[in-house]
Amino acid sequence: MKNTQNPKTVLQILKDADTRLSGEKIAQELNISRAAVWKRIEKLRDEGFKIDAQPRSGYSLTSSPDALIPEEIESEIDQESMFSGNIIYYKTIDSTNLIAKKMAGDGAVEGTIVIAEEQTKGRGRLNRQWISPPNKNILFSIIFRPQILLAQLFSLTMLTSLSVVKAITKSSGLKPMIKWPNDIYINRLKAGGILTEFDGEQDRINFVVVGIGLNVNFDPSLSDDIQNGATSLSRELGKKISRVKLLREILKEIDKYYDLIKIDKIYQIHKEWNSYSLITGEPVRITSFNSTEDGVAESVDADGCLIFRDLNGKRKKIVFGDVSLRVVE
Ligand code: BT5
Repeated sequence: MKNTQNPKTVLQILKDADTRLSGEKIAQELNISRAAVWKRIEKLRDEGFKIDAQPRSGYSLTSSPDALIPEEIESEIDQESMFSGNIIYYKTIDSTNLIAKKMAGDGAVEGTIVIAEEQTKGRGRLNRQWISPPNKNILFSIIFRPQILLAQLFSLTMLTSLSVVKAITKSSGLKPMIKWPNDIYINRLKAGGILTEFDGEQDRINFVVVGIGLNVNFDPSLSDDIQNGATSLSRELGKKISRVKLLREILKEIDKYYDLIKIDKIYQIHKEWNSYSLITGEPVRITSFNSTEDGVAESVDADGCLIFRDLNGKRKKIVFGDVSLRVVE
């Protein structure tokens, strides 16, 4: 991948400047009118940026919100990233997965990413709820159009959870783990979840939408709606962290791992994913509809099936579908 930066924006110019800049200077640098510069500055102010203006000497950026606006995310991602130019941002939406599926059905390109500060109908698997107060966490969905078999669908959940744990590890020093099939855990508490949905026929995938909800700067233990057993990055670290930086890291990792899927190296993702697996060798309880079964989790295969040994010592393969798994303490 070439390391080409995106074209400059008003925000980027203000960020890079070490002195005040006149509207004229910014206009010249971007080859746009002064009125267009002024409009952009007003929009940035609406988005929560503090930009001081002095009649003679011009503008200076005094503070940035930790909002996940596309310009903030794009300014640091590679121009050849599949997300470049494809970031859609909502302050409030029903569900990023719902909108991403609709967009994918209408032909949106691979790499389209829908980010929201708040969801009114955030969903987990089996129509369970995903709860997240506004402006505190990371919520997004990505459209993939992979050239893989239906049986390899789990590789996208795998690549996303692996990217999230790598990004958290790099940017915070925490040691997150992945709990099969779709959860991110930190210190044995749930910090995030992934919802993978797809459209296709038996032998063809039209699109896959992978949605992720990650608790960053809120304390789920204070929420009456979330059961015990949940946490967030800020709770484990004892301080807030930059959502913008973390999201950029996650997207970089997704770009990198998706390149492996494109060259048919799912096995590499699978190998690394397994090294972060929370359940390997653990006593677990599997619940599927009305039945439960106890046993020991041995491993997860590349197609996403859990290899499980029941209490009679019999080995079984459990398909990831509509199964819940609890580690028995
Ligand atoms: C998941 O489902 O963990 C997948 C969650 C995916 C959410 C993202 S947000 C962006 C995108 N748009 C959407 O509408 N969804 C995706 P599941 O394994 O079914 O877990 C859901 C269960 O987790 C709920 O029943 C709660 O018990 C619990 N839960 C809900 N909100 C939580 C939170 N913020 N932190 C920890 N646990 C939570």
